[in-house]
Parts: sequence; C-alpha cells; structure tokens
Amino acid sequence: MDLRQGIGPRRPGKTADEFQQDLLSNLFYRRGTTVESASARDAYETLSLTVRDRLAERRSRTAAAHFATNPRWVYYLSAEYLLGAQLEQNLLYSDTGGLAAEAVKTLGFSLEELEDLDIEPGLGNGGLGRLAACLVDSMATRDIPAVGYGIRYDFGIFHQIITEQGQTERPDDWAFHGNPWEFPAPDDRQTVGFYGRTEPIPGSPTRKRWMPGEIVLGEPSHMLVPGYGTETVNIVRLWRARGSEASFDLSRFSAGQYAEAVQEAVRAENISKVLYPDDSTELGRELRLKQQYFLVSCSLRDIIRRFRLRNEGWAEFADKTVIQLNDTHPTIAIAELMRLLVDEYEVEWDEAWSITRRTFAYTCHTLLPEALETWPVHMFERLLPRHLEIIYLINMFFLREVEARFPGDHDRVRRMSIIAEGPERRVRMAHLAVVGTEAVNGVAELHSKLLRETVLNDFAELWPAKFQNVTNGVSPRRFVKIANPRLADLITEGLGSAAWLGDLEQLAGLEALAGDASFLERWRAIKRANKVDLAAGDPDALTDVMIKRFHEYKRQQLKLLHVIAMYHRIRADPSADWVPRTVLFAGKAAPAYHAAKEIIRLIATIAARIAADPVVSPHLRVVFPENYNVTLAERIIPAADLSEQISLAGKEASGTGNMKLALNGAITIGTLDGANIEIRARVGADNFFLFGMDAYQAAGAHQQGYSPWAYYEADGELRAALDTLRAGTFGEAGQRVADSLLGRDEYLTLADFRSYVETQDEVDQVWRDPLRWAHMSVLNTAHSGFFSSDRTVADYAARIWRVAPVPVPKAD
Ligand code: TH1
Repeated sequence: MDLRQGIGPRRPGKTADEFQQDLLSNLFYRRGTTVESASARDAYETLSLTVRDRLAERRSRTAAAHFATNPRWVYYLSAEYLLGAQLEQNLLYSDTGGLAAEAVKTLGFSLEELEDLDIEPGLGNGGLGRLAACLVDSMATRDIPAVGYGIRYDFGIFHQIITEQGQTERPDDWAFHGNPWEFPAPDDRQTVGFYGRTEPIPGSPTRKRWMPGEIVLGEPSHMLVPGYGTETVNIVRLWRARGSEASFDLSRFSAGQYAEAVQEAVRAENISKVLYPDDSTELGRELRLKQQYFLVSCSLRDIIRRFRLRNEGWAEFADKTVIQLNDTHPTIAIAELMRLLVDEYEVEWDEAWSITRRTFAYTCHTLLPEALETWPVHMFERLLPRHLEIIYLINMFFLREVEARFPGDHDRVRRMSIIAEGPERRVRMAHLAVVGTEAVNGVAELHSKLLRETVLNDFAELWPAKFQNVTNGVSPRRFVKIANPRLADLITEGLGSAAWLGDLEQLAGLEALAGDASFLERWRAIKRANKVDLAAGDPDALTDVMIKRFHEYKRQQLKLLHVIAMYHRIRADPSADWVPRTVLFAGKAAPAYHAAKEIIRLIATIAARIAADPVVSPHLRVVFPENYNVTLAERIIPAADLSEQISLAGKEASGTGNMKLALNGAITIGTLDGANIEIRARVGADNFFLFGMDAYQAAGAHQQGYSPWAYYEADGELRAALDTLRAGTFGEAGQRVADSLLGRDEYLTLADFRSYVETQDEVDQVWRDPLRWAHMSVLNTAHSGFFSSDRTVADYAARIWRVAPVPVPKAD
C-alpha cells in the first residue's frame, strides 16, 4: 500500500478571501514583516510567493502524474534562456490576476507598481535564448513531460546604455534583490571534473579511468514553467557553480593569505559567473567550453538519476529519454554520455553508442561560418582529456562508415571528419552533433534546405532521412495577450472566444472582419493607443521598427542609408507632403564587435542631428530606446506599424521577431530570408513588402566579382548618402561605416539599396490609405497562426521526439 495516498499539500484557495489571507500569511511568515511596515519590495516578493504557491500545487500534481506514468521525457539542453518577466505571466497562467490586483491594494500598492519590480532574468543573447523560453512554455501547454536545463549565470546579458558615443555596457546583477520565482534544490547537486589525465583499465580495450585535476560543484535551482489552459507545470533547472568544501584553504587563511585561501573557490564559481554576450559568433575561450561541459555534465547526471528512479538497467533509456541539443553549445553531451555509459556504468561501446545516438537530437540555428563552433584540439585535450579520446574513437568508427559508403573518396572523408586538420587541429562540434544524433533540424524551411545543400551537404547525402525542418514559433500568450492586451481583447471579441490563445490558427477567423470598416477603425485606434503608451514619437507617424541584435548581416546599415536618403529628400523639399515616420532601432551589439558598435554610434549621431534639425524633425525622427530585452520588446512590438526584416538572403536562419511583429499586425518589409518566406506565403504577397535578391543570387555575388563601387556610381541617391557619411557629416562612425560598405560590403548592402528604397516608397503610398493599411495589418495577424510555438512543439513532438502528452488530473 502506498502510505502517501490521500496525503497532499494544503491547496491554496481560489476565492478572493483565501488569496488575501494567503498573501498576509506570506507577508508575516515568509517575508517576516507586517502590513504597517511593508515596502513595495516586500509586497512584490509576497505577491510573487502567493502566486508561485498556486503553481507549486499544480507542480506537485504534475510530478505525481509523471511518476505514475513513467513516460518518455524530453530534456531540452540550452546554454541560454530568455524567460522574460515572470509575475504577469504567472498571474495569467494561474488565472489570479483579478484576485491579485484586489489583494495588493490592501497592502497599499497597485499591481502595476509591483510589476515594475519584477526583473527579467536575462540569461540569453537573443533569438536562440528566447526560442528556448517559448518552447518550454509550449511543451507545458501541450502536456509534454519535459525539463529545460540551463546555466544560472550570476550576470546575464549586459545592461546597455546609449549615449551619443554609442553603446556602453554595465553588468546585469539580475538577482541582486533575490529571485522569488526560484527554488533551490541543494540535495540534487552534482560534482563535475575538469583537466587531469586518463589511465587505461587493464583488460578493457575501451574503458578508461579519468582522474580530473579540478572538481567543481553544480548546485541546481529551478523555476516553474506552467502550461496555458492546462494543469501541467514543468520546470527549468539551472546550474550554478560552487567550490567544494576542499576549495577553501583554511591554513592559508590563518596565515593571512586571504586571496590565495579562496582562489580555488573563486575559479570554480567563475564558471557560472557571466553569460558570454556573443550572439551568432564564437570567441573560442576556454571558460566558454568549461561552461558548456559544466551544463552538460550536471544535466546528464541529473537525467540519469531521474531515469534510475523509475527504471532499471539501460535497455529502456533511449525509449524513455530524448535530449534536444539547442545548437552545438551542449554537444559535448554526446561524448559525456558515452563516457558515463562506458567508463562509469561498464556498458559495451557498441551498445553505448546505440543508446547515445538514439537519445540525442540536434537543432542547428545558423549557417554563418563564424558561428559554427570548433575548439582547438590542444584546449580540449587539456580541459577534457577523456572526452577527446572518446571523440577520436567516435570519429574513427564514423570515418570507416564513410569510407565504406564512398570508397576512395578521401576528400569527402577529410571534409566530414570531426577533426579539422591544419596548422591547428580543431574539433568540429557541428559534425559531432550530426554524427551522434538521430535527428538534425534547421529552424525555417529555407534554412533547413540550405543546411542540406551547403554546410551539411555531405552528411545529408550519407543520411538523408536524418535531416528535417521545424520552423520556429513564438508564444502567443506572452507576445499578444500580455504584451498587447487591447489587441487581445479585440481579437477575443471578434472571434467570440479566447480559445485562439491555445489554438492560434483560429486567428484565421479575423479574415471575415478585415473588410468591416468599424472593426478596422478599432484596430487602428488600438495601434495608436499602443504608440501613445510607448511614447517614442508622434502616435500618428508611421512607426518603423528594427529590433534585434546588431550584426552586419542583419543590415541595420541598410536601414540607415534609407534614413539618410529620406533626410536628403526632406531637406531638398521641406514643404512636400511627407509621410511622417518614426524610425525605432533597438538591440545590443557584442561588446567586442566593433563594426556593430560603430553602427549603433552612427544611429545615435544621426538621431541627434535630425532631432536638432527644425526642417526635418517634423517629418522624420530616429529613436533608440536603450537596453532592448524581452520586457522592452513587449512594449515596442504592439506599437509597430512596419517590421524591418532586411537581412541579406541566406544569412538569417529564421528570425522570431519577424513572427511576433506580424502577429501584432505590423507589416513586414523584408527579404526572402529565414522565416520571412513562410510569413509571406501565409499572409499573402499583397500584404508583405518584398525587396532584394534571393539567397542563390546573394551566394554567387562575390564570386561573380561584386563591386560596391558600381552601385555607388550608378545610383545618385545612394552616392549622396554615402558621400555624406564619407565627408564626416555624421562623425567618424559614419566614415567607418561608409568605408566598410565601399570596401568589401560583405553583406551586399549597396546591391539591395535601390530595391529597398523603391519598396519603402510603396510603403509610403499604402500608408496614405489608412483603411488599406489597416486591412493589410489585420490580414497579417489573421494568417500568422502558424507561428505559434505550440505548433513548433507539436512538430517536434510528432516528428523528432515521438512523445505523447501526459495529461495532469485537475484538483478535486
Ligand atoms: C539565432 C538565429 O540567428 C536566428 O535566425 C534564429 O531565429 C534564432 O537563433 C532561433 O532559432 C541564433 N542565435 C545564436 C546564438 C549563438 C550562436 C548561434 C546562434 S543562431 C550564441
């Protein structure tokens, strides 16, 4: 008999009175203060705990249902999560927003002021980290048993400050005041080894003993991930590095050598100290590889621990477990699982390899060569000597297979090897990820196709069935309901129900309203009200937004050339009937990416110059709100009219901001890149402003002798814009940007300029007809239902994970 049967925690109540009482209990007993002396932060912390308790109760039922079912689990491994602020989301997902608003009044605060204290954990760089957050949301929403594993960085993505000098960075001590959403789980801590040496085990050809030279503790904590419209609450488990007890040297401390006494502990804790602020580029620092192995080693041991709670032996491991690798960052997991199985659990190599390959799947998020991770063999050998040996073995067996399939094709063997030969031998993580997994996917149709045709072509020829596409998606709860409550209410009214929030294809029902003039008027009024809230310029101006990381391939510089062209046109004819525009840029540049920082500096200069120009400023404004993050995105996206998705075709794997903006009724001006192509196919070519060359034209341009000067010579408006920059009118940053464009113009900015400006002229024409614009805007929302991350997760579940939902019973 199960002695625990019938015993469960006291359930938090559902009534306003019960909520109020719980809030007060938490204030007294957990926060340790009183109503009379409660500060705003006391009230915020207490409210958060009260809401968290409601989710924790669901979490306990979820765990019970999972334990009883012993299901197949999804483990999502990601070095980054951009979860966004938690309070508003958790109020929505626990349906306690109304109760909370009333209850906090008795403490003398408004819900809005407490929400301002809710800091977002910035544990990611950009799209890849936010995608991880949307996917865990949708996994819970689809009742999929899942855990997201990550790193609890002390410092998240830096806080950005913008001045006329450009970007400066400040550390992001996000948990300075504590984090009420987090549960520490010290009992589940793990130990992780680094460095050291290996030793053969007599009588065993494949097993080895690894004696690490450094030992670090991984301490987990988790945050709750509730599903929307369901009972499931999953978790994201984050690891923080700590020195072991032995890392404090008491004798040195006693001798007065204070720094030396703690140096080992400091070294250990540095592993989870700070997120590397590089998006889509690789720095190749040893500490980064250490972070990756730290995440992987802690998580795999935790996964095995969880498996062993419910199962014996290894026969069922791969049937009960799928581990999704979010890009190559956690790919060392393939070697680590082999090491654990072969060295520690004494599983035969072939069986271990079969288990490993069937357990992992790999998502590739890029095509950029500078983002494809490779590690110097000598660095690997020093830090992870046993893993390098295992990788060599994996590679040997793999290359034998290639040799057998393509006899005599030595060039192919060299190209496909996990080890790149050359003056400095390197480990190619993407190759390891393809060899050691059952499925590989790109993140949009075009991206998956280009992966098969270019960087992973040899692998696609060897294993065609392994390669798939799963187009990215975004959470409609966070990016419509929470970010844009006015629009969400109108949609619910128009469709007659709120069910679209859990079934986004229902938005198609809005098409029937796209011809209704009074509906279009309300639609327009909402966009205007959102612009008033954002307060970034004239709410009647066309709000033209480019919000994303700064990277040359994304081509913020193309948008700037257009701004300069508009500036020249207005100065030449100030009294013409110009369409008023607010051009809004937001986003961070990697601190060491100088070219990207020059572009930010140039934007700041141009913004100031235009603002000070009485002739131009009534028609054109450039704004750059600083420190773009999830919270700021939630304010900008609802106010956007025009969505700039102008990367050079073939460079942006997918994009997800493009989806969030279309969903909120912004119309895209974009190239045939990433998910833009799928957005255009769904919203219709008439409701999308297309320009520029396609990926195949772009790929051939440099070989065919591309010359930026030819475009400079041929296009007077372009020449005038570049000459203004070269003359130093907008400072040194402008000169440097112009030099780079007229030097190599790696991303073919000048080649796409004319097509871009002509398409922007078309944008102006459509804007002059407000009802036509509103009609197009409604159709963008109506046909963006496909871009829900719930659909993305359903695709992964059906085609890659082969998992079934496990419903969690309601509380009785
Ligand atoms: C981004 C891609 O650039 C973007 O197109 C895509 O929508 C997003 O991932 C989600 O799939 C990437 N972010 C990173 C970050 C690092 C390395 C590679 C990529 S690709 C650190």
